[in-house]
Order: sequence, then C-alpha cells, then structure tokens
Amino acid sequence: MSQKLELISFKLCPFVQRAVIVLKKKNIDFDITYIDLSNPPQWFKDISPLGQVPVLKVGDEVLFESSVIQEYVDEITPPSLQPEDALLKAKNRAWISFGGDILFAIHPMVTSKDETLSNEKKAVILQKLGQLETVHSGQTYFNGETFNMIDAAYAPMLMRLSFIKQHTGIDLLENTPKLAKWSESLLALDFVQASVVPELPIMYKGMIKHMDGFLATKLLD
Ligand SMILES: N[C@@H](CCC(=O)N[C@@H](CS)C(=O)NCC(=O)O)C(=O)O
Repeated sequence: MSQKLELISFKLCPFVQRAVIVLKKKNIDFDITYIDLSNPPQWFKDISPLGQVPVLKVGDEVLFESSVIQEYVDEITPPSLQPEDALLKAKNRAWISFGGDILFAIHPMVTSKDETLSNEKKAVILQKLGQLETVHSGQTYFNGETFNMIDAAYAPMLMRLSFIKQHTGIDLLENTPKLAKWSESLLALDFVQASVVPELPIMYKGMIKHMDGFLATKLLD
C-alpha cells in the first residue's frame, strides 16, 4: 500500500467500528482521527458528503459508507475476507445491509423518551434477529468456521447488544441461541476488542444516561 490510510471516527459509532475491525484484522497501519459528531469541524463537513462517519482518506481521495470502506480495504490487502463463491458473497452483502437496519433500530430503542416507540423498536430488533438466526450457519462464524467480512460487519451490533445487557439486564439474544454463541465468539477476538476505545462500555452507559430516554429508567445501579 503506497499511502497511509486515515479513518475519521466518532468513538461511539458502530459503523466506524466495522471498518476498524477489517483494518485491524488485516494488520494495516492506519491513522484514526476522532471528531465530535455533535459539533463537527469544518474540515469534516467539507470532505464528508453525508456529514457522516466513517470517512476514509486515501491520500487526497475520500471514501464514505462503511460497507464500501470495508470492501476497499479488503480488496487492496489480499487474501479477501469475502467468501469466494459469488452467490454466497452476494447473499452476505445483502445480510450486511440488513445488519445496518438493526443498528438503525438500536439507537432509537436506546435513546427515545417515548416508551411506546422504544418498545416498537425493540420489537423490530427482535424480529430481525429472529430472521438472522434462520440464515446463520450455527457454527463459530456466520458462514462456518472462517471469519468473513459479514462477521466484521455484525460484531459492532452484537457489541451494542452486550452493552445493553450489561447495563440494563435486557437480553435481546435470549431467543436466538446461534446468534448468542456467535456474539460470544466474535466479542472474544482480540482485533474486535481492539476496534474500540477501552472506555466504550462506560461511554455507552453514559450515553444512555445522558439521552435520558425510556431505557435510562432500566439502568442497573
Ligand atoms: N450508512 C452509513 C451510516 C453511517 C452513520 O449513520 N454514521 C453516524 C454515526 S454512527 C453519523 O455519522 N451520524 C451523523 C449524521 O447522520 O448526521 C454507513 O454505513 O457508513
């Protein structure tokens, strides 16, 4: 690789974490720059087409969208984390996108002040997790015994669910044993653990408290 990559991040963002997991899994030396998303700097507004993280700077070029960044990083550093079979790869891409929808439901479930809305989002999450359970291999990783891109894409979501369980006692994986086992396997990986700042579990609890939504009433201690 000719130029050092720079990832623009927000510490709490699960989409950034998807990219970091691939970078770490592939032992790529990269810079990470944290911004405050509630008060983004002008230089970030200038380069980020959607005003969102992650953004990957490749020299003077800018990439956005976590799945695109994951694929780019994967392609420039063979061997690929994607399965070789074209149909399986396409199916995995579709389920990666599905995982993004689960992440988008977790945020309002955790932060909404409206109990009904929070419970509606929880129901959406549980329904989607049930669907995911039916397509999971039941082995260590999503497709089997090999860590693939889809595992990198889902680890941040599973980490958020573990924070929710840790801080509120709500176990969203209690009816999906394959996903619960998958979560244990993924969250034990060193490059997954190293993909976030060490204080993230405390930050996540702080975020629930700060947002003061319905879930804040469920916080333990
Ligand atoms: N589809 C995007 C979603 C990224 C995203 O939602 N990032 C959030 C932080 S986790 C963000 O930047 N939000 C700021 C905003 O939307 O203004 C991706 O996969 O990269």
